Amino acid sequence: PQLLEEQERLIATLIEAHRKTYDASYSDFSQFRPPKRGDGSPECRNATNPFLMSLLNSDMDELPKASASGAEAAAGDELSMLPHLADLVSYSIQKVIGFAKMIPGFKELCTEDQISLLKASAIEIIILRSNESFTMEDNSWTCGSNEFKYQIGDVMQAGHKLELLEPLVKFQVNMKKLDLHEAEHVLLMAICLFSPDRPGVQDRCRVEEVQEHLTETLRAYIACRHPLSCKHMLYTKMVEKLTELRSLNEEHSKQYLQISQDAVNKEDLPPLLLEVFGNPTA
Ligand code: 0VO
Repeated sequence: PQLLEEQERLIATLIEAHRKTYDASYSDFSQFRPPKRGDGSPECRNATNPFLMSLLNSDMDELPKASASGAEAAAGDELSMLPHLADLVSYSIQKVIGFAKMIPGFKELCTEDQISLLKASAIEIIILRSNESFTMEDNSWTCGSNEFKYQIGDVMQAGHKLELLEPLVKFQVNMKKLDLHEAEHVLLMAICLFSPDRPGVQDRCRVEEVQEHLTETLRAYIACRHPLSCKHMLYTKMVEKLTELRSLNEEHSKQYLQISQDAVNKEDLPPLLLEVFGNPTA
């Protein structure tokens, strides 16, 4: 296959759309509610050994009452990263919406289908775009300074569990190893968005048509632009990533539901997040 002029233009449009909606300097992150990490801080160590700490830090020689101690502080600390990560994901959803609106064919869908596609794919596209900040050096998402470096432990402090985080990090590592070109990266996000089998989609045929046009463009791009030595099975591997994203999405939904039920401060979850991922109290 050969890249047609129209396919070249499509790729250029997608790359431009992504560049306009992905700020690789991460300068907006300081506007999110600040990250709170329970790691190594005196308060946190205090919270894990509340009785010992209070005996060592005072002249008392009796155990304090459980309710007055750090036992609850420790439990309360569990969702300490939730406000920051919820703001990061809510911000990312806004950027994904901006990206979607610039994809040829998206605006032509009815609003209901636009919403169905975005609701179902938002977390998958966020997982894909976050690969840009993921580094195999220490398996973290490094978005500038240490304050905005996210490791597994940080995401656990937002309430997520290893059943999601272990396959998620594996996914990020394997994505990194594919070493995609920018054209392939943006095409994969667009293909993910235009999945006709998402719940609630009315005009499946129109969504499928756009998706097939995107996948044809990806195949052609790989065939004529990707170096011979690395293109072996690349398209197949990319399609497999879409399957893995479905299962990460499913596990994320389950854990999100639990987190949103556990959250004592309902303000921790921004309204856009509640609309896209669900609001258990609604
Ligand atoms: C976006 C990141 C995200 C997840 C699980 C890194 C969920 C977090 C919170 C998660 C896991 C909630 C509620 C971008 C970058 C980095 C920069 O590349 C850019 O869009 O964010 C992560 C998010 C690990 C890292 C949200 O589930 C509902 C607790 C997918």
